[in-house]
Amino acid sequence: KGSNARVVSTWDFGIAANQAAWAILGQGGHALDAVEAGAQVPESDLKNHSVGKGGYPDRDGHVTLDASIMDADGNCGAVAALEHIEHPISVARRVMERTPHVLLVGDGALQFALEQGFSKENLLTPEAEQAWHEWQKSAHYQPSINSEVRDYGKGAAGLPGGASNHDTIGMLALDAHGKLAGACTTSGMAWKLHGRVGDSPIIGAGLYVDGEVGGATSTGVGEEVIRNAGSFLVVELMRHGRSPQAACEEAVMRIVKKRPQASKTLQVGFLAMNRAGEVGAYAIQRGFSYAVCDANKQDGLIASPSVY
Ligand code: SD4
Repeated sequence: KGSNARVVSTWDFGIAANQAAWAILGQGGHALDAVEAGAQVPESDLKNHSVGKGGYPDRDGHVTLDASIMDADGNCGAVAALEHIEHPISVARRVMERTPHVLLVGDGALQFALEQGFSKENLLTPEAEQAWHEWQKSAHYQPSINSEVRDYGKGAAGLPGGASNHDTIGMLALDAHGKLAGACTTSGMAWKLHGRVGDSPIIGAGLYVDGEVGGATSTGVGEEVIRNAGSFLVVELMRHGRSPQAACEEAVMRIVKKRPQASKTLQVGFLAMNRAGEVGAYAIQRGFSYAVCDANKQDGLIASPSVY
């Protein structure tokens, strides 16, 4: 049971998320249930300042969340700029399963979530509000590389209290039935313009799964990923014979080639897994990591290779 199953996810907080996913996969459960359960872990983590509750707000003080979910059969659902709901990944799943649509945004997404029985909460923690007030003193918007790494408190990243200004979990799971699924959830870039939507809820950008081929997800500056239909590109490259590793490398190089100057100071990372369970990752900058969990090892963290 669960012997061929595997789950991978972005960054070090992926370890805890993978364990929640593995509780399902290891019992022979479904990939879709596993990625939803996994993604909920950082969504509820108050120390994680850019996924779900505890996430840093936009420029105007609103915590706005983006999430998407997709299965091996092309079913998908997403929410963007959703406020006040702790688990946007679960709302995304409801969009997929209970509506004829793929993506709901803003007030409409909130209205749908409330109709579905999700409760309305204040997601802006006192800590995040304090960081926002600090930021307002300079009101300088500059995403910093690898702010996802849990370095807050050390004064890193040029943000108040060393706060990270973006982090996202992207997760891909292969279950014992050979089915793939993926999930991606984030509060996006801290201090973004109100209404800004990143790559994470855009199917084909922040997440893509094709049951015949594999899946891919991304992290970093979403605008660059959207511009290149990043996760779709990775999956297409795998379809045409690339390994997950080679596909991630080519997708990253596409971004670097188009914007060589900007790429020197921005981070984008891709993580991919094919239907055989082979995994690859590549990033523009050093510092991207991903967590792998299977029957052999439950808490592996791997440093991704990178351009710089
Ligand atoms: C975004 N891609 O909203 C997300 C942010 C992110 O690691 O991944 N941070 O653009």
